[in-house]
Amino acid sequence: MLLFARPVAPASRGLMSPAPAPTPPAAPAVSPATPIAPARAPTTRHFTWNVEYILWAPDCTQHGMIGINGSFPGPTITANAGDRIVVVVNNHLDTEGVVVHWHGIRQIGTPWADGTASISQCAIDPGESFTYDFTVDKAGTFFYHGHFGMQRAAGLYGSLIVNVPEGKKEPFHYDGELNMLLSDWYHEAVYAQAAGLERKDKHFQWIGEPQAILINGKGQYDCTLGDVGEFQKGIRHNAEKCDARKGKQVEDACDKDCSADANKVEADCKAKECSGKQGEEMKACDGECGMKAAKEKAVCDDEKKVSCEVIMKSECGPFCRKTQCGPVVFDVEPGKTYRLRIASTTSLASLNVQVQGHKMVMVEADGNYVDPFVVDDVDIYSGESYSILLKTNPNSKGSFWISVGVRGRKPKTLPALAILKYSNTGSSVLLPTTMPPETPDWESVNRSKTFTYNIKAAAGTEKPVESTDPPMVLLNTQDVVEDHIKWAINHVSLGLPSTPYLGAYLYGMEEDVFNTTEAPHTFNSKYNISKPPEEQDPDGKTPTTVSNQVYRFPNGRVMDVVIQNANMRKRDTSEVHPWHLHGHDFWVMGYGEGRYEHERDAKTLNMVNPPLRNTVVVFPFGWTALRFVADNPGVWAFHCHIEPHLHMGMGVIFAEGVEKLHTLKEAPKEAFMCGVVSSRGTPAKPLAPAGSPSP
Ligand SMILES: [Cu+2]
Repeated sequence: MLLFARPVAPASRGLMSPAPAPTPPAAPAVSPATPIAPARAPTTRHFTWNVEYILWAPDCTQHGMIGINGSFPGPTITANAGDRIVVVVNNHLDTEGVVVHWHGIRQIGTPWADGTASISQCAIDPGESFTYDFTVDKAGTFFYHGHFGMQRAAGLYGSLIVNVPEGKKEPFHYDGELNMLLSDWYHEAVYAQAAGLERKDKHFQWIGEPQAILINGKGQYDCTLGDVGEFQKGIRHNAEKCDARKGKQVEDACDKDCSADANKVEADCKAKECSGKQGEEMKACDGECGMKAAKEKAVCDDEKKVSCEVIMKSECGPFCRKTQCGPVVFDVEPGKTYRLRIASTTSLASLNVQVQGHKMVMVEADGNYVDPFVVDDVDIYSGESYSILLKTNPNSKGSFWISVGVRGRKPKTLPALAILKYSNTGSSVLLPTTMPPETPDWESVNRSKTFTYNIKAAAGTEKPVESTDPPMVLLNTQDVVEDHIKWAINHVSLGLPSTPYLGAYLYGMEEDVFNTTEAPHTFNSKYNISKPPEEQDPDGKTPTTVSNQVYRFPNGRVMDVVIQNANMRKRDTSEVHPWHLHGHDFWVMGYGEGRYEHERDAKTLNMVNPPLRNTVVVFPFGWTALRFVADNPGVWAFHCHIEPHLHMGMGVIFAEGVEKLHTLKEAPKEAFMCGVVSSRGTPAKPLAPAGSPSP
């Protein structure tokens, strides 16, 4: 990989990038509705990103994070479909490699730009650079994030918004756009989280629930913006409303001129106590006044120091000048339609979004139009994105709450709150005076299913191709392998090789890099999905292994995949998993309860209007069927988007059309100069370089 000189001169640093201001943004962080930019002809958009450790206070407490160009979250990329995106990533993390994955971008013809460590490229070493160069081929709401270790959960993410190309119109009208990138935040460093997950069985340490939900990287940990009622107390018994005066008090204390104050104290004292005194008497009195002033100055200096430190660490709460923790305010005008883009890059949490006093219309899922339907609130799982149309009331004034709460797991995290602020409201009015809406009961799985099943493709969406072959069925289980708790797919838990798969194929080194035995397409028919693995009958038991095997498909094959959920290690327990596929959108053909039986269930699949998506959930004890055409040569990850689950092996690798890889344009060599490829005397170029474009 290319070395770059350090330190990088400021001039070259942010030359092409929308470099953020060095100081944190002022409070409140207003996210104005962006007017829709006029479409342009396809263009190349250049960015230079320095990925580095930063100190940041996303929830009003300061922690170490991974930031881009000194800020968190990373800069928003806005482009038009057809644009070429060129991002130079400089790895300034001193102790670890890094990659950036462009979530939802299919990377057609550029599989090496997918940004998955050990899969599509070598991690970029500390002090080195890598240039991502790819086309955003379709419009939609996307994001980017780290895809090495647990770097996403460390804060390495941002929004990627693709508008329709020149001459094209969205199939719905809107006057402005609002963007909400949702995440969850843990105070424990990801390295400690990973170490806990890797500990042996009895000492296994689960990451637990997040400390805060973040909206555009902002949230509150030890207080909530709204009034506290039974609902909030039910989540955290000591929940408190944020003290709006705290920021001002801290700022006043930091701004104090202690010397001037002391001089004044001394002068007042002398005037009052020492006037009329003479000689030695006056000298003594002056001395006492001087001591009194010095004492007060010492107290003032101490307070000032503490307060300025609080401000420097951005721990002065959501209401001070240099806050990094909100509140997030969306400015809107009455009687208009806004496209609210919502994406979730949470580490763990399934979320629900409510906009107080407003109904919404769902129009987009994962960069694909859906048959519009009215919703009161939106469920969103990690890896998913939606657009909803939000009509502002013609006669409303003031502000309304946007609540983002936890679903599917007993919440210990208070809902995040943002503010929808009408333009006809006085500038001093900020926080709504009403109670924030309560997000729905976390346990109501049926409510979640209804929402998810309602998502159907918009008219005009490409129809699924016909397929009659039985699907590949992927059983999701937990198991213990050599004393470590793992998630496994058909009893194989994913362990990545040290050389990226894509490099292995490009340089003809598969045998040296990974176990080339095909990964299992099905699982033991005697396996009881309603029982924990430890309680399986003897003939249903299959040992689980950790392996780097792949599924290999020839170019063009129609792939039917069923994700089969099952009981985890804990009795009577099965969790939701959002599965994300790289390199493709797939049709969501159907969902069902219990075990998938092809003869019975194939008939129930939706051949009429299955939605196209890149992420789909499998509900507890159920199955989800999807279909795609394997026509994008590359090596693609298909995995649970819950960060700790992937870390525990919950994923598979699709090696697709690899026989066609050499028909793509030449792969960047620096993507593969690690592991076996570099240590083997390094072939100068990949096998049979660039030929004609892919058919
Ligand atoms: Cu999962």
